Amino acid sequence: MKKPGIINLFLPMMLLMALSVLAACGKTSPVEDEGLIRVGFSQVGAESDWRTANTKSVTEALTEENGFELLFDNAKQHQENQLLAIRNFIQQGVDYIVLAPIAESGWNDVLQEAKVAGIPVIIADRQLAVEDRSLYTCFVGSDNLTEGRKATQWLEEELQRQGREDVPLHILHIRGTDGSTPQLMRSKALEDAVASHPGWEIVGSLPGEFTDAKSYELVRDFLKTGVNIDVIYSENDNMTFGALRALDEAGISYSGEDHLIIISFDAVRDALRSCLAGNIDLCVECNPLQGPIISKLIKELEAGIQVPKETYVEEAVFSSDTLTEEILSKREY
Ligand code: GZL
Repeated sequence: MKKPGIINLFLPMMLLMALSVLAACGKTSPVEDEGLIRVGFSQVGAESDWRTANTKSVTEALTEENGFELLFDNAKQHQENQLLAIRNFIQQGVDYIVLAPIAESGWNDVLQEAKVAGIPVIIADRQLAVEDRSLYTCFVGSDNLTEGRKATQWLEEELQRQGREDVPLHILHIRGTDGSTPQLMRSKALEDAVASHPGWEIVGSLPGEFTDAKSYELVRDFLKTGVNIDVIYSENDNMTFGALRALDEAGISYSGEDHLIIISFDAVRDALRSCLAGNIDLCVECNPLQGPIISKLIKELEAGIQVPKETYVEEAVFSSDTLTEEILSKREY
């Protein structure tokens, strides 16, 4: 039998060493991951009931039973944490990245890195301000401008119903996270409506950051100024909850005859309950249930199917005179 030459012994040894190095740096063999689609999800944070519902929808859709391995990161409302998470996902060689961007700007570089790595990026919930739209594969979320226009259209009609269309209107505006699509678009809708209604005036604009606590502090301090308000336009329900607490402490009524009008965005269950009780006048739905759509988009991409660049979720509005217990009982979040 031919004595094995040095090269014949060398190759098996090299293979053994390569496999042991791979095992040492925690890389699982391709066989273990076979079949699962690895998705890195960078989520804004956990700032609101809406965000909690959004996270639940996505994590319940991207499960192992459904063919996914989900890597989840909560950025705690800091963009630098999202940038770090995306770079980690790239380094781990995920198949897809899902990004819910806290703000519209600051993503070009990291999206270029994902593109170079050949990892498709799906934008969820909020939009990006990038010139090169090829940096992401598709978007799924809400049309926040339409949400805002639904609110201001309702306000105009409500004032006509009350015979107050020609009376000066003092609006307190509670903004969401500055620079985020929902803040930019819901604020634009209000500003456009004020520009087209001479009697409407924004008497205060507060940076509530979509949180209950921040809104409560800012509204509590604003109410101490004694500036008269007729409407609160709050860009999400959690900021509305904080505002209602501040109004309660100041002994300011927001229900009954000629009450302070409250408009709120998201339509989470607790806000709808408050609307049913007559405390919130209008709940504009912002649908967080994007998980099944994201799952479907990824499966279609896996199958080589061309997907739409933008997919918008269905959304409604609920007012205290149209909402019922039956509608409330059927809500998913
Ligand atoms: C809207 C979403 C917003 C919600 C807030 O698309 O990004 O962020 O309105 C959430 O409740 O914090």
